[in-house]
Amino acid sequence: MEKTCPTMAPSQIVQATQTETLQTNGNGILKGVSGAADHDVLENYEGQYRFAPIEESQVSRAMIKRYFETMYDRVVSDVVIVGAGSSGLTCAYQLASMRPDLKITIIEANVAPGGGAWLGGQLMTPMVVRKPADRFLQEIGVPYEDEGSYVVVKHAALFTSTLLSRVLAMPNVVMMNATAVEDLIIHEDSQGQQRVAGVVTNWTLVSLAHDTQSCMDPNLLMCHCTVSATGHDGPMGAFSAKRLVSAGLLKELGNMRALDMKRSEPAIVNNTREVVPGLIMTGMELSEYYGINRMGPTFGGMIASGIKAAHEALRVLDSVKAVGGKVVA
Ligand code: AHZ
Repeated sequence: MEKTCPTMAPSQIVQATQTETLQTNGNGILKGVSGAADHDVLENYEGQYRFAPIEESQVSRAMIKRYFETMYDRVVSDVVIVGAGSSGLTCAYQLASMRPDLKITIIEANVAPGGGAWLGGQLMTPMVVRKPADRFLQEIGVPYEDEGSYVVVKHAALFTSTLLSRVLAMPNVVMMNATAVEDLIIHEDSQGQQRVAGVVTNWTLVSLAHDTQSCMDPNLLMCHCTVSATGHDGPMGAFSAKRLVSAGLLKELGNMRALDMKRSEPAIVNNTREVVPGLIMTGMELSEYYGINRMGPTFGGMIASGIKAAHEALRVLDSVKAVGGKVVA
């Protein structure tokens, strides 16, 4: 027996590709309605499912064209956010909401964006957020249980997946994951000050294999403002804080101090700022830069720091004159 999918009502039109629509013919058969691409498809789960035709070459070209056009375009971005954990993603959401005209490019080293925000603490699922950062949960539409001075999201992944989908749906935001920032671009500005002018990138698998192969030079991305959100020290963490030390722009790392939730969260938020010209730091990376306590599994500080970083980015952008990705005054 042929059973058509209940979502395929005869009158329903479904999106087939970006340029063509398909319409059911009454028997659940979807007929192409855009000329040359005319073909039968069938959503049938009784052994008759039929896909629209495709060539392997079309799949490759569909990806390559978009990926490299995006890369070409984002060689000059307004803002680059390094790291797509809770602080970096919050910053991206806030900034893109306030300024839909900005080209915001997120570079994330991992294949899976989200950093440490897929679970709460000790690999448990609930996520704790102290007030008033719960307002951001309301803003992006994440439900929670109100416990008075704090709220609990039933699964950290609900927060992260919602935030990620909201960020990626924004037309002015691009994310390149599986891509690591290997270095910072530092120029001297018109006043003779050292200024972070962009980032040096490579596919993470290449970055991890520099010891085994020679000549795997990186790629470059210019921007008017970089937001570093690479988390505390770890295999890839605190990237910019460490690089600022080796570049001579920071005397030494402050090193993350022991856990103290009450001190840590406000200290992270209140120290979120442009730490050197052109580079804003947010989230737990600040604990390594300034020597701030960690807070453990409570995420209000990351959210509020990300929001503050977005406002800082606007302040930086408003204070510089840039031409073709280069700050000239
Ligand atoms: O993969 C990293 C992660 O997704 C990414 N990242 C790090 N170095 C990078 C590089 N290039 C590109 N060189 C890089 N990406 O940055 C992201 C950092 O996310 P995170 O969740 O680790 O940091 P966060 O500061 O946004 O959130 C911290 C969450 C913590 S840690 C903590 C504690 O230990 O006490 N408490 C909280 C709430």
